[in-house]
Amino acid sequence: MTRTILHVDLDAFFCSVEELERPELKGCAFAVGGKPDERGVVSSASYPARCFSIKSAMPTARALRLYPDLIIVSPHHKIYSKYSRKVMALLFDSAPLVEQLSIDEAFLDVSDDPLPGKEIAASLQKTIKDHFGLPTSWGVATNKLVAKIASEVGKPEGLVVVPPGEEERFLSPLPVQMLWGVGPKTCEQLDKFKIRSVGELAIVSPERLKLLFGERGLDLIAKAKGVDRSAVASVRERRSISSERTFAADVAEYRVLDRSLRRMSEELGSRLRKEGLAGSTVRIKVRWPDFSTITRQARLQQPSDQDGEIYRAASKLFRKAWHEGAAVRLLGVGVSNLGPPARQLELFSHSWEHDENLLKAIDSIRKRYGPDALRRADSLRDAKRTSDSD
Ligand code: TTP
Ligand code: MG
Ligand code: MG
Repeated sequence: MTRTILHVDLDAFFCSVEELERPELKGCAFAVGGKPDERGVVSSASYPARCFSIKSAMPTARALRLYPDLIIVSPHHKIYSKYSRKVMALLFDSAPLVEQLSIDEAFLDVSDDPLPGKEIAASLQKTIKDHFGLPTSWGVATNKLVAKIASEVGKPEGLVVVPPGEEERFLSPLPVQMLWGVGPKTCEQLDKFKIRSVGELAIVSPERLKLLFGERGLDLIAKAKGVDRSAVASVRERRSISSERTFAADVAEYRVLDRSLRRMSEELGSRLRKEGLAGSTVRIKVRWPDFSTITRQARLQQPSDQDGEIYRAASKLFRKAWHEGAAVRLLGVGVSNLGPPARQLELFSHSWEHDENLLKAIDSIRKRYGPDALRRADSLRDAKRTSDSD
């Protein structure tokens, strides 16, 4: 059965909330992020700021060099969470299957709804704007992979529909790094073989890609052809992943405890990368021999899926919570606030906005698959129906 999957992502989420709180920011080039003199990074850049190539995960100091008049706003995480919960609550009430992917995005499976996906998306886009004042972009497709890319291509305030059967054609002109799971390393390897667009990847011989990437090579080709069978898993809370270990005998030796933290961080990093996710909060859990348990958490400057970054944060938290000689019964590391990895996003989100060829490709896609094109698609379908009945 053909599925109808919607993907929604709020446009410049932290910035859009700041604009609601401080309307004088509307239309300004500004960024929500850490202070430049404290090695802060940009969390979210307003669309006017993006004209100066300013984007998420970029050091604030560098953003200011690109545009010295850039306004830097300190983040207000509690308020962003409040808005996120409101929007997500609306989404959960609007579809039978909703998977929240990060603070500002979700998949909705509306296959059973008699209304066309485009209409459901347009109506939710309007409701979110009218009720909460927040702009969103929507992608409508037969699977999660294509729906997510469709919403990205239409940003901001886009609504891009990829009709069934059009998946491969839609993806073809886009850069390979827009595919989920194609990070900088894979991208570099593909580049050596002059494979830069999704279309170029889709036509590589499976044998050749298998030689390069093993079984994953075949998965890459399937993705390039727009094939993705993964289900929308109903997840309400922002997910977290964790790993913990109860020692056979209580351990008081720092070297052993630290090694355990490192192993768990490696395990988490690899699970995150496998799922194409990254977390921006690292948490540790320590249970003492008397079963009393403490947890400590820290926010990373940007979402990470890297073993080393997770380990460094966990190790720092542990050193603060532990004192020399204290015995530990159980040790755990967790990562939460999951979303797409910032590193990939740096490539993924908008770096292509300044590449003229890609801009042209995206414009042509918008023309073909955006709301106007849709009308064309509908009329085509009507025309087909007429000829069928002839
Ligand atoms: P995104 O949806 O990736 O970005 P965005 O909403 O700011 O912009 P757009 O979707 O229009 O491209 O991330 C959602 C929020 O998550 C973002 O507003 C701030 C936060 N975030 C970080 O704190 N650090 C990061 O590196 C990224 C990518 C996002
Ligand atoms: Mg967003
Ligand atoms: Mg997002």
